[in-house]
Amino acid sequence: MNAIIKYFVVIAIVFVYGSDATTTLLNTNSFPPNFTFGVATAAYQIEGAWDEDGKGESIWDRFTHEYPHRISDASTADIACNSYHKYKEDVQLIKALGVDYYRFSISWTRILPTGYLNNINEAGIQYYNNLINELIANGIDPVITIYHWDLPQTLQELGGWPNSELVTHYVNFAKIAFENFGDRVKTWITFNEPKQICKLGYGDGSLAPGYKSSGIGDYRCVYTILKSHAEAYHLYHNQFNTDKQGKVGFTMDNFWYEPGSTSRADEAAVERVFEFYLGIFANPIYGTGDFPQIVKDTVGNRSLLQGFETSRLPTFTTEEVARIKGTADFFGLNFYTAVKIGNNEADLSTVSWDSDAGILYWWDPSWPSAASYWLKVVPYGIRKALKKIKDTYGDHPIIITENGYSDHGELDDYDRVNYYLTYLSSILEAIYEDDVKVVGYTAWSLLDNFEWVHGYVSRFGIHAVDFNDPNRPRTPKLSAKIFSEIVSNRTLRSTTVQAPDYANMNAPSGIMLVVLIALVNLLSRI
Ligand code: GBH
Repeated sequence: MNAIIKYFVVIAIVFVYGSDATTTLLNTNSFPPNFTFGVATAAYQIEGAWDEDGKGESIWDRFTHEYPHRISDASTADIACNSYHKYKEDVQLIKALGVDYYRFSISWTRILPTGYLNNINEAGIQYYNNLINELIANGIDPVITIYHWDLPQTLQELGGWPNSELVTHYVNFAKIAFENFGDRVKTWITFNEPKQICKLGYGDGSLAPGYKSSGIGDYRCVYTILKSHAEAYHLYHNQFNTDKQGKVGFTMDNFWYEPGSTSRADEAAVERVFEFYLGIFANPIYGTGDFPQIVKDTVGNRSLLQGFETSRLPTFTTEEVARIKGTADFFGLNFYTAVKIGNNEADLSTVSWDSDAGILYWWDPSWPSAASYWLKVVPYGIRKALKKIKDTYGDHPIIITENGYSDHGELDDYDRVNYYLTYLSSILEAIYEDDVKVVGYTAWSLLDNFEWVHGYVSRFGIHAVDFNDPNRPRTPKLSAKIFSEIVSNRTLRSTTVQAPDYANMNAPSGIMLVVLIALVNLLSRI
């Protein structure tokens, strides 16, 4: 056969195979009938109006005002998206998406400006009542995160979360929320990402309030948060959930942890990081009621070897274990990415959460990156993480309370569309292949917003916000259109954009190469 014809036959076959590989890898199932979709934000990241109508100062107000150099673009969220004044417009954007719910957080110092009960700010309560009523009038369920990182500065003056006294203050705040909003709000998240609150806020100091007390203060923070969560859960179910329609959950962030090598040491490091990063919260609430055994043993032993008189990890009493165990009606999961984990030989000279965990982490250079350095596009990770959670803690209903992608604000955000399609496909696989009870999915975020220490540099919104315009106009991105199509179709099949699946590309292109070589051999014999 003519060599040129052979060449074209091979190219044609590879083409057909290749296009098939990139377009049919999205899962073809429909989302289950009761599956719900939503979008999320957080108060400090969008509201602005940082000192209006009686609002008090939070640790994020203090952090951005006092340490501008710690924010990539030296920005603050004093105005942010100005959602305090533009919430009605936000609700119309949410309505246009056709989603079932809106997950937002309530600002503690808008409601309790001093952090204490001596000043209950009616204007703050009114703002959230207005927002909730507007949502309901537009057919959208409100989902409240009680704490999304904006602690009253006054409570930081007491030491913040490492001080167990904060349990009382947190429960006072939660009670006001249940009392005022509980008639209309049926889904509650007590805390968002406690690992970041503790490990970054009080451990390495990279987030507000910026304290560096890793291996001590951060563990005390974990202890306070778990007790605060449990008390709020019991309060709600004992005193407020009279119609039995309400649910209270806890939202943790988790990465998919992949061994850095095939060595047993790295595989053991993956098991440890799961317990030190997720289990430290999930085991008390969804498991035995106590910290994971390996965390207790490791921190206990290392503490003694380092000369501390007791473990640096606080110890729960039997009563506390009983009080915390089982205090969640769903498992809230913020999931974004995967990370490589390697064993780090125990070094007793360092006192820190990560040296207790005995791990190092890095990102595989082959993983495509979002604008956030830590966010790599690894869609299969979400399926694997969901299965691991189910296998470890049992069959809890899981709500993906955040998932999303950062870029620099482009309106034709194909990479974000690709991210949503491939991650949702992986979630469908978790549901249909692994039988994981995923009941809801929340896109982060409704709007481009203040991305904490990354300021306005990286953008997560499915709507763009022009931060240079005092009116803060919003513009839907391509991803908003595609997300609304997914929500209304309840499947990924018929969206108007089908993006390639990065995650599965390596395997098919490897297979394609083998097929190609085989074909060339075969054809050369004809
Ligand atoms: C969530 O945090 C937050 O809930 C939300 O407010 C935020 O805007 C959104 O996601 C996007 O970031 O990985 O150790 O190098 C995500 C948690 C916190 C993950 C910081 C990455 C970097 C530290 N992120 N973390 S590390």
